[in-house]
Amino acid sequence: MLESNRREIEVMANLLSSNDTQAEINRAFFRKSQCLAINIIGSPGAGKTTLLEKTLPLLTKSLQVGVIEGDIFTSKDADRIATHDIPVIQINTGGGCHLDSKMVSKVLPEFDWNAMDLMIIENVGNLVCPADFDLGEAFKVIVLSIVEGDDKPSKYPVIFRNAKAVVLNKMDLEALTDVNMEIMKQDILAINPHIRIFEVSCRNGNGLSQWISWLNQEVLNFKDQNL
Ligand SMILES: Nc1nc2c(ncn2[C@@H]2O[C@H](COP(=O)(O)OP(=O)(O)O)[C@@H](O)[C@H]2O)c(=O)[nH]1
Ligand SMILES: [Mg+2]
Repeated sequence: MLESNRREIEVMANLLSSNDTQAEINRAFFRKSQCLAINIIGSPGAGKTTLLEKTLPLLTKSLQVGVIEGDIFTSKDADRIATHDIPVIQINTGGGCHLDSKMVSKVLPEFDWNAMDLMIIENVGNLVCPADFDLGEAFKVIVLSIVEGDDKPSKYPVIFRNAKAVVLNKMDLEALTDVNMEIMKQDILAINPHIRIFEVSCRNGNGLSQWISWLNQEVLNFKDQNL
């Protein structure tokens, strides 16, 4: 192996190990705060922020929710969430293609943790890099727009292997595309047989109630397990 390649691999391994150490500290903090933290991952435009906008008004009837918005440069997504009267903090990575556990730990003091039930972290739009960076979340959720094609799960298996649920969004556009939903779902389950699959349209609202009741139940389960 070339010396330069070996050094690159070592640097990456050190980076991931220092990320994992901070992620465990974050995880312990979320546990102590009795707050379920989830990491939402998907390509740019998959509908991550729209899913939050549709989910938050229904969730917050019973739960206190906070949002951390990851973005490369702007605060556009955080501005959208703030209109729902939800505490939201923006992290700009300044070019970085994923959030890491240190970035998340730095903004945690900005929230009131007394009654926080759910912290939703929207990662930077990317289906590859965020898969490797644990933020201390309880689990990852993928948002995949079906318009992106049924080959995407098999092309990006790592993230599907590491996630607890996948929201297949933009179902209202199914008839306008050549996507084969059976192939897409079979491929996802071949990578991860335990993953929960939700087929939704954030545009017409179909399928959202199943996703929201599942998420509500996950918050309750988390609290029960961390009493
Ligand atoms: N047709 C359709 N468009 C959607 C749906 N969900 C989101 N969009 C649109 O997709 C675009 C990107 O959404 P956004 O939530 O900003 O994606 P993000 O980059 O993953 O956060 C916006 O124009 C949304 O209005 C959906 O279910 N159906
Ligand atoms: Mg977004």
